[in-house]
Amino acid sequence: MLDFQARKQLVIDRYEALVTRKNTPIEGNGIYCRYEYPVITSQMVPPMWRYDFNPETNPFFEERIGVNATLNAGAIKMGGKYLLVVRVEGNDRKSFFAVAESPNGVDNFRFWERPITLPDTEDLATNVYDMRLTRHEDGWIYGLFCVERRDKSKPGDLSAATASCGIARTKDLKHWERLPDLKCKSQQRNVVLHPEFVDGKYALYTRPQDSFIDTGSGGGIGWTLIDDITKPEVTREEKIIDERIYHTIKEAKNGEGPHPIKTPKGWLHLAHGVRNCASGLRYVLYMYMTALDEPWRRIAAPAGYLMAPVGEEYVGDVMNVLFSNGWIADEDGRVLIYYASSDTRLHVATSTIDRLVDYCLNTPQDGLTTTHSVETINALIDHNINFLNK
Ligand code: M1P
Repeated sequence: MLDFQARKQLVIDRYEALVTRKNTPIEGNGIYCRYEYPVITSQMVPPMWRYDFNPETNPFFEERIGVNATLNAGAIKMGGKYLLVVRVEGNDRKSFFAVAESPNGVDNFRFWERPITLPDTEDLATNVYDMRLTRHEDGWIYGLFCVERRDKSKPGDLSAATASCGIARTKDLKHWERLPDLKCKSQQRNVVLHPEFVDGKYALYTRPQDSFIDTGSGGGIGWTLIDDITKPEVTREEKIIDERIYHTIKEAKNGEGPHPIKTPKGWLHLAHGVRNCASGLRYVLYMYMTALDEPWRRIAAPAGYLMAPVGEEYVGDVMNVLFSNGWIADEDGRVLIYYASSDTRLHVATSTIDRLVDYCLNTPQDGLTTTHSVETINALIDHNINFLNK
């Protein structure tokens, strides 16, 4: 094995090669382009966070703090830079948040000097993850994330946990003010803040669930209004706006991704849908649209998934998973969708507002039976007969 100096140089060279690697788009189905390489992997976490650089205390230049995965990132554009609040998961299974910055959104992501030091609440969290960023019209940038704690009501069950929604706000992603966790009668994961006031109130997309893993009686993606974000409490009905449906990609559960993007034709939503199969749960990404003036009223629901794992995306810590909680709508209409594969690494796919709206409004809906699916294909063939040679 190499000595201290040679290993140190190798680690730094490998890191530099990864964070400066150019990424190129791959033409796909006309709706979006995937990219050749992931945008952030665990090997792109700075060596300064992982290695002791002192030859006295680390004579073999061994890695001291390993990073297991870089995944599920919130996303925002600020000062012309593309910023991701990445969920970084250590080898110790604890996740934390760290900002990575890129000049173009598709490559050259580098983590800021240190991870985010997020203030905790009095009741310390065991784990925090999956931050959704919302630049709200009240002037703050909010980060809503999942807070996991041991379920103290089940002392005999070592894996019993509770999920709730943590809330913090910032102006610069550097200094964070922690607000109380969302008070709610059910457990919650995948809670997202809508960027505008609705009837003068803060609006939330929720995902009520009966236990840490199971959504149980929770019927899908909910919508509710809260009076005061500094004392956040769900006191009104959580209206289910995008429900789970038998024999679809969201039969087992679903959850809102990032906050929806406003377009002249309605709000574009990105979400994940989960179904069960012999090899376990399968997570895919899907879209829907809601009305501009009533963000809780669905106006389009293309059938099936927008993106499902391909190639190496299938493989990782939790196989067969795509998950997204961050996208950026650029000034020129480009949309950058940040998604993680198999809870291991982070990728980008690019599209445009026009293409995504076209996808939502013109992709046939799910007819929910085989007969309807075949009818839909036949209708397309009939339509195409007139255009084949044009
Ligand atoms: O492992 C897949 C995903 O599982 C959870 O999502 P959901 O609450 O919808 O089941 C989250 O833990 C998420 O972080 C993870 O990627």
